[in-house]
Amino acid sequence: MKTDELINTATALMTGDKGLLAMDESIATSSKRFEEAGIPTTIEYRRAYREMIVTTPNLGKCISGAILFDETIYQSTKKGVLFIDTLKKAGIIPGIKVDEGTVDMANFPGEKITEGIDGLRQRLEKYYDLGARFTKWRAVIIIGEDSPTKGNIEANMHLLARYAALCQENAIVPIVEPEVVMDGDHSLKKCAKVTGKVLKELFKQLAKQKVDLRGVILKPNMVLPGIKSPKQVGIDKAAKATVECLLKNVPPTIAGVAFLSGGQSPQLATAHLNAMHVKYKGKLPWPLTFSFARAIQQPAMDTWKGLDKNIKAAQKLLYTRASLDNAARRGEYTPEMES
Ligand code: 5MM
Repeated sequence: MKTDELINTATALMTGDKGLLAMDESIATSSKRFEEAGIPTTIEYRRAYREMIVTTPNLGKCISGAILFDETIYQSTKKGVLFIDTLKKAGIIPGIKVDEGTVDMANFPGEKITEGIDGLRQRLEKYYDLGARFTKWRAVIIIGEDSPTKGNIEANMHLLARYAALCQENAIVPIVEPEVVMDGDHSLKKCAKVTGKVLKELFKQLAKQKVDLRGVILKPNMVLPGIKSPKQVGIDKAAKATVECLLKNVPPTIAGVAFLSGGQSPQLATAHLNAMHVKYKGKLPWPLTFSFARAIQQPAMDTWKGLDKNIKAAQKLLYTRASLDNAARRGEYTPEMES
């Protein structure tokens, strides 16, 4: 295992006040987002959208790594420059999502399991040669009346650990994403309990598979009540619940933590990250940053609308969102900065 290379990549991804840009939507997810924004769901519109993102001026000042998707890693700008090279030139480390999405888990009604472990070693070798230096795998955990079950959590966390071991074998930093989804009417307390259980199992499985935590980044959900919960909570309470849960369950040796936004508005996701830094300044054993998709991209996508004339305005919004997240990582964000 090339330990130095792994640790160097992980450290670079977590550097300063930067964070990660998740632009790894599968075709199905991307189509869903485009339909909502009134953008045609063709391969050329997906390419043009990704070109708008990767050519955003000064993006490398805010973003340390960008997560691509299998389709995107082979695509280029109109001028013929591969996106992966455009990112590298901007000082952004290219990464790629390697899971192949979720399916219903046999014998576990209502629960999901992630596919993609077959042939992963060969895919990782290919992605490394193309220039990817980190990857991402997402497990989906659903809170329901009888879920998540122990069997579902164990199977998903085992896969995350097997994936992480294969990545490290190829000198690639794995981002492990065990997402407890926000759907449902569960309470903050329930989310904290389930997230804690999931994280505990994840680190147990990572240890069993001998994964070097110094070369791993955790991409967790924030601890929040379900979207339909009648008991929503304030920013400070959610930030406290999130950090307390992580402090209890995440070993200090991990390279860093980078949150998903999970359907929160861009402003709320930024405010939560900021509140964590304000409250726990100097008390966190790991770098704590963002790996948002919707919470960074949404305003830009809504403005772009698939039209060239809107590129500049959309890029400005993308850059602004990312730099507000930098401010949140420093604990310096205020809602007034939104205007
Ligand atoms: C949870 O989704 C990840 C983070 O995105 P948000 O910040 O919007 O919650 C995201 O990286 C996700 O894994 C990708 O968009 C790929 O998702 P699909 O469903 O296409 O595999």
